[in-house]
Amino acid sequence: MGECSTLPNIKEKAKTLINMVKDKEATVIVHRHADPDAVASASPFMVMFSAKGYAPQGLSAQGKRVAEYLGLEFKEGEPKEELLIIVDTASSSQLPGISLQNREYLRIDHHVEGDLRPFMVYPQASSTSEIVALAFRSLGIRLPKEVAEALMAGIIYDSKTFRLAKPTTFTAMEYLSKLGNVSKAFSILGEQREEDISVKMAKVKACERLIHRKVKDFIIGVTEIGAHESAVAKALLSIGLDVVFVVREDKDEVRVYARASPRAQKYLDLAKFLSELAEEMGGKGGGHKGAAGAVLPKIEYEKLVNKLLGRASRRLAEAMRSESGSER
Ligand SMILES: [Mn+2]
Repeated sequence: MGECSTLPNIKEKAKTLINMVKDKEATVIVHRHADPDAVASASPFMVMFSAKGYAPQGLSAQGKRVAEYLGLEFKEGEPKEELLIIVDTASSSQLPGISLQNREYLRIDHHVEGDLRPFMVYPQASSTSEIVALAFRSLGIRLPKEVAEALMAGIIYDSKTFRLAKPTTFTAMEYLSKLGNVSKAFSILGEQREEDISVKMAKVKACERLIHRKVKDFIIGVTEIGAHESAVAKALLSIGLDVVFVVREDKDEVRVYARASPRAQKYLDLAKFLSELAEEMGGKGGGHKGAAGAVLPKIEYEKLVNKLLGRASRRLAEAMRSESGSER
């Protein structure tokens, strides 16, 4: 049995870093619209060493959730402190409004490219949070429970829930999961956030009203709902439909919201499909290949369903035929 994977020279660098943080007035800088990895990486310095935090142009929505969980505030503008710790950032273009000329800074990061001088940079790590965690681990410094949970959230976020995990990711997780709860880390990111009952009901009703058809190995369907069309369409795609039309009848018009799975988008361009249909019917439509919408004049629901399913199946079948024809 070998030792846990860790990062080369992390202990020496961690020692230098902590000595400097203790010695000087320090501030942590995160990249603009900082994500959970950036905010979590900054957190041990802010919580344990009272470093200030700077976030040019503020935090992302999920970055905010991490900051709120820890009660941390990030300022905008030019930092006055002596020592700058730059986390999760490789390039000065990610730090608008901050001048690094003649400033002393230490960069902790997992990105390679960029004009900022590296200090504790490990591109083999999947997140900056795991580098920071392994730095504190190497010195035997015990992180507070909430900081450990934030760092796990940063790791989960940047490793795409471990799909991009590296061996060091699990060394960091092994260490952090002894200090905090993994489930808390997920809930900080909002994955267990309870959906509103009205959204849940819309999804259930949409399933109940679903009219579907199989075209080769694609499933296409139409449903009707009074609200939450995009959540409904997303839910139907997640249960296996490839093309979904969600119809909402308004007073004098009918709205259609459509979504297609990536593999169906190869054969059916929803923006084109809906704009053509709308034009014929005297309405308006457009959007993207995989997500589009249309506003149509009033039409009997059954007729609309037949139109949508009929046309979409024909288009799909034709596109697949011409593809297999061209392969021959
Ligand atoms: Mn990152």
